[in-house]
Amino acid sequence: MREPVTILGNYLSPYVRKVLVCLQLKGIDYRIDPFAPFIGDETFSRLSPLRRIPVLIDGDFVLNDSTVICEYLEDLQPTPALYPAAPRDRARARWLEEFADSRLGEVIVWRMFYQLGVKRYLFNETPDEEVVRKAREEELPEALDYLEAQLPAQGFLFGEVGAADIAIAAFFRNAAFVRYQIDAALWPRTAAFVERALALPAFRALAAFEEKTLRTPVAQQREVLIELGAPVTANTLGNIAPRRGIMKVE
Ligand SMILES: N[C@@H](CCC(=O)N[C@@H](CS)C(=O)NCC(=O)O)C(=O)O
Repeated sequence: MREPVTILGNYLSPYVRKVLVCLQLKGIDYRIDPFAPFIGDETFSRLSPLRRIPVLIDGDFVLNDSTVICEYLEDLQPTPALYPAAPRDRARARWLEEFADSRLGEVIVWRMFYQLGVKRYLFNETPDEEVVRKAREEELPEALDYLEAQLPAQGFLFGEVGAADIAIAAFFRNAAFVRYQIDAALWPRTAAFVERALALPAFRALAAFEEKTLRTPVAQQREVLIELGAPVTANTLGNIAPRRGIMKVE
């Protein structure tokens, strides 16, 4: 029986969600320090040079970046496989995961969720309505057109659910947090695919923690999550006043 791994990361991050779902599917036990990256202390800066979440800590081994972490989990425990075996499928899975992490991340996380949630409630700043409008009306529809041509009508991309499916679905959970629902008349495959993925027990197990986090000010999130039974670490690295990230995103 291995020691649980530790995840530094907040339940509202789609990148953290991706890793938690992969851990759950592989049956790897974990604890989470559920803080927002903007309140991470100096130890966090040392462990995460870009001051980003998720971070995985496995004993004395520290890893950054959700994709790198999921690939490590796959190597550590190959079953159930979260990446297909055939070279072309495997490459395509990596590309679709990358498309989600980079493009859906840019549009859904930074131009919608960050603007309407983090900027307003953590930094007490007014969202840039034009950035949000353009994301909802132009950029996300373009990404949805692409996904609609890639996603299967039934099931998941490569048979059983895998990292690419998980990554794509994880971002649309954040879209829902800012009241964006995929229009099933325009993108029927994508709407059904996301619904199917988010209905999996590994996603559903996180929903109550996500909803509680959404409704709770950052400083109290840890306590309410403990009360709710989340597998929270004994100590936290999230204890400074909110400060901007170091990567340029706006
Ligand atoms: N490529 C990274 C992106 C991680 C990322 O951007 N995480 C966000 C949270 S949703 C973050 O930590 N943002 C803080 C910042 O960029 O300053 C990954 O896949 O883990």
